[in-house]
Amino acid sequence: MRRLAVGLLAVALLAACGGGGGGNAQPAGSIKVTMTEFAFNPSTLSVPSGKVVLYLVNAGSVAHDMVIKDSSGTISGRSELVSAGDSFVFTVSSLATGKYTFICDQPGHEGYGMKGTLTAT
Ligand SMILES: [Cu+2]
Repeated sequence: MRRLAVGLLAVALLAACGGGGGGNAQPAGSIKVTMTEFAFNPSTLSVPSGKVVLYLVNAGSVAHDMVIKDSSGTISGRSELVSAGDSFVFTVSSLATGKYTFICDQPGHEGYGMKGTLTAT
């Protein structure tokens, strides 16, 4: 008989769960936003101005992120890239009153519909 040495490859596919990622519980007072291909749900957010905490849940099968831009296109906040099945607590420390747009910055995703609007009052 021939013995086959089976090499077990522990593929550390994404050690990129950095910064306490991987199954974060939803912080009190945060707003949950679910990301899928290719949408944010909800896609319309209304928040008090100031410190804003979004709880991003990637329920899709590819990585997503969130970038918030003000009316002039200036980036107000950018989340980490959230792996499929993972979650991320996205804190924007100081959001002025106004209207914003948010998108997923992964190639093509905005065009597929991963965008929304945010109003800070
Ligand atoms: Cu995306």
